[in-house]
Amino acid sequence: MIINKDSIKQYNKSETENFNSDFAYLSDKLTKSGANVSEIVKKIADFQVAVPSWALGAGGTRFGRFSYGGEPATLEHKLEDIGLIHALTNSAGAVSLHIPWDIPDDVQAIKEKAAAHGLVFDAMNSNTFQDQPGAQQSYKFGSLNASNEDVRAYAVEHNKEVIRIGKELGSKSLTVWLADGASFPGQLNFQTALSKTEQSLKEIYAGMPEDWKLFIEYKPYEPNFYSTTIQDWGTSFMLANACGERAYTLVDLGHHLPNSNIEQIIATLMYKGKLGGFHFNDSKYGDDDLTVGSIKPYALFLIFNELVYGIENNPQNPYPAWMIDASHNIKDPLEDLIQSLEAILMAYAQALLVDQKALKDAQLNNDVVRAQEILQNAYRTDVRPLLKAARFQSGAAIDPISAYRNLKVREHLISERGLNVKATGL
Ligand code: LRH
Ligand code: MN
Ligand code: MN
Repeated sequence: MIINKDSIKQYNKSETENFNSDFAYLSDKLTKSGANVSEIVKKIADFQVAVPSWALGAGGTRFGRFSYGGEPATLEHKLEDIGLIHALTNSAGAVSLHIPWDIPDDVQAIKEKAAAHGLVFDAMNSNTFQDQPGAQQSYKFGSLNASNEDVRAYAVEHNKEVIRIGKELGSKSLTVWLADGASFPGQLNFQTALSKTEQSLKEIYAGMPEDWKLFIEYKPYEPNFYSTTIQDWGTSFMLANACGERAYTLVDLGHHLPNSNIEQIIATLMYKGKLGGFHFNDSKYGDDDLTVGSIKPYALFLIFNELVYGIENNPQNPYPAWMIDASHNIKDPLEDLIQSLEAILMAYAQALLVDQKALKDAQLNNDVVRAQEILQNAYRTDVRPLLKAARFQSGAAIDPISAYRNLKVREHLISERGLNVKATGL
């Protein structure tokens, strides 16, 4: 074990003094304004985000990939990496596997490894956007939307195989993201493509165990540049309704056209009980998969404001499955994931601070300025001491990035695994 409870505890001692005074100050201030600080800290500590198995290696762009020393070469290594993040943050207690990038050879051993790190298996991800070596059919012209029935059947069967693997691991959901679409006008018939997709998704849905959920992800463009068959939340929502009760829409923050009002999409989906899954990342231009909160933190807060409202007021919506879907090419991936977790929890904590009753009053009185002030007051609170308290109380690191560097985690990984390993994935 590169780090353990004792080394983290030891490290925390150097942070305790500053943390104690910052927390006492904030806690006092929030309590005076009517907030229940210990309840908020508990909610932060309970919030768990899945890490996808493809985010642990250095990501690439279509122009190249620069590998990072000590990258995980196997699924076991990937679970160890997530275990490290979870030990430092207490917020990454789940893994989301991608098949076939991370097929477990020995299911029992993988289950034991995950359990040893306190990890559960969240949504399984299928892949019908790449042809694998030895594939009997090609997805070059689509998968679940394919006009060729054999391709379609092959893609449906792959999803059923992912469900079988997920069942053995104890997962309870399948995420389907499709690259299916057209790069040129006239390439496909929109209605035929949509109806084939609906048919295929219904077959996959029918192949799921009774206690599983299906998450249908949407994306407006890329890899296809003219049209994507499941392009937006409305298409995903319609398909989820066609499949049945346990099919839901999955929102990925990077999968919107510029300036889309994502928080409103969330509110609409939760109102209808159809927000199933959520992929966090950030972007300036497109599906950039940057560190969460690195570009548009206020938008992230507004999104969390709707999520918190929905969790509290929409019993018709299941508790969403959270996942970080970010990966890029210049940072240490583990440090990057820790930064993403911090941004997620900050936005969550700020949203928990919104005085919902006062906001409702302001809305009823059409007091626009007051409503805006209420949101901005919450957003402008430095909530980091609350996150530190949540981590400290659960035996994680008060400051995870500083602990990661101080305990020389990357150096240990490089000496164990070598400098020139390449992780599977994107
Ligand atoms: C598509 C996407 C989707 C995939 C992942 C690899 O852009 O966000 O969630 O499964 O990338
Ligand atoms: Mn995604
Ligand atoms: Mn994406």
